[in-house]
Amino acid sequence: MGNVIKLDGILGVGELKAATDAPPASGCTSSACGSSDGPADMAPEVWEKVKNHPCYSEEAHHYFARMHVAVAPACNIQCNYCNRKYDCSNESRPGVVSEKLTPEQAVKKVLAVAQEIPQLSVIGIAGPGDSLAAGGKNSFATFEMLSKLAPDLKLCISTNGLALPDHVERLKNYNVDHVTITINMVDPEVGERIYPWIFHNHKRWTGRDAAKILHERQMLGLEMLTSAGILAKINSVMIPGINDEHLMEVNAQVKKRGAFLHNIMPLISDPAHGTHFGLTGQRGPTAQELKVLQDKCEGGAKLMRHCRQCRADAVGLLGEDRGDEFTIDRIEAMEVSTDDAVRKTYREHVESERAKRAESKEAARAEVAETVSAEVKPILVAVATKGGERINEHFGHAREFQIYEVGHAGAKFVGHRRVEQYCEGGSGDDDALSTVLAAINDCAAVFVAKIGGCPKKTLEAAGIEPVDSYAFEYIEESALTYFKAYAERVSQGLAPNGVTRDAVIRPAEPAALRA
Ligand code: CLF
Ligand code: SF4
Repeated sequence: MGNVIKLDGILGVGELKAATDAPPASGCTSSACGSSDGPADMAPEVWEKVKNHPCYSEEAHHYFARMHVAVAPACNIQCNYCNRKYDCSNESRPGVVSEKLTPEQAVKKVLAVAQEIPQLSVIGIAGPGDSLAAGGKNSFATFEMLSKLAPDLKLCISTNGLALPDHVERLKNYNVDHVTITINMVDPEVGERIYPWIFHNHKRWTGRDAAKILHERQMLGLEMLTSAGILAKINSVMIPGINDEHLMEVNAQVKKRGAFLHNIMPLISDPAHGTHFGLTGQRGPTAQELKVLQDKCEGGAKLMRHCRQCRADAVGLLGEDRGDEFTIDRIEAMEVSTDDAVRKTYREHVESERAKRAESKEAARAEVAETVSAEVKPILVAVATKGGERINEHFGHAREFQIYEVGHAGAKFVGHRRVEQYCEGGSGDDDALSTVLAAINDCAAVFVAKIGGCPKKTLEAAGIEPVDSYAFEYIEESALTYFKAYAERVSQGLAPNGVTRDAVIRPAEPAALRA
């Protein structure tokens, strides 16, 4: 493959026009205006570490892809939301069996994917068990090879934290800048309802003792990461009635110990998964329950809201999974190279795109702040996108919708909702449409590149306005322009001031995963 990158496919038509049309800079930095996640929000050396990491920077997730290599099958604890037949729920969706790889197979797969997906910037190890169980042997063997063969790719790891204190030094030696610890409690009384046992120091521990040891090891590991200058992200699974309110305390405690990000994820619970929580009927949170908790934690450790609870062998942009294109059989037959020229060209392109975006986002935000009354309540809008921060996906092709909160204070990404694809093979599926309605029920509008007459009518009847007039435009600027007109309608009594409906985070398993 040469150095030609087909950016149309990656970023969507209209990209250059919109960039040229951007209004002049107002001189206001992104952080000064309340949005986050930009170079003005952190030290330059930290921005360098996160700017191309799709999990550590919300903005980067529109442009950059991650890849997980499933080299870590063993685990040293039991979580009540996990069934060992499946991937680690720390970082992956239960119910999907991975293709487990040897370190050598993993490295070849990385090189193969890297030459076909220029957006690839991070290689993560997130299961299917715990990446540091069994001495982390496979994980470190993989990192050893990758650090030599593909040094431009960032290395990332996810762990339950039990073995972490034993490995921080080694992680630093391999230049692993990003470590995720799943921390669901800071109180063993809460912990014993989540973890039936752990295996530590050659012994199985149960009950409160197990939770206490796990908690102490997690806190120690986090403190050691902070001291070593490694960015730590904390994943927490929100389990209603068990740790939901408690997660505010978790947020405060991890912030105190230097966590860079806190990712509160909804429990995925289904009897079909065979987990303890699934079988005992423990429910996951609704969309609004999750959002309310995340909003309450604002001001503490910085929140991640764009997690997709990926599989342990996920490949691609967050929200898409191209793993099927890279099966072991296909990889074994491929010629791979270590040439990183295509990735370099792509990263340069994103850098220039970013500079233009900062200006146009700020101009749109300033206009709304000046012209719209703060009395108009913020609304949620759902967006069909396939990347590049643009509205560039057809309604019927979307497998997820990104959710933005837009109001007087600006527009910000607040989550995503996975849905069944409505249109496959040219015809719409009413069952799939009902999953979309359930998933975006709390939104005032849905922004799409294109939509057919039938779903349009159904959405309107449900009180969700289908909007295709911003096709291929930037998401945030479009949302703000829409909100300005929406506020005008509110003032005339033609639209409600706010939406009070709730939504379902995961209305159904996508069809592709049921097989
Ligand atoms: Fe993978 Fe995790 Fe690294 Fe990202 S995922 S090991 S930090 S490269 Fe990302 Fe996936 Fe959420 Fe994880 S969206 S599950 S947070
Ligand atoms: Fe399962 Fe991961 Fe928990 Fe281990 S740490 S029990 S693999 S969810």
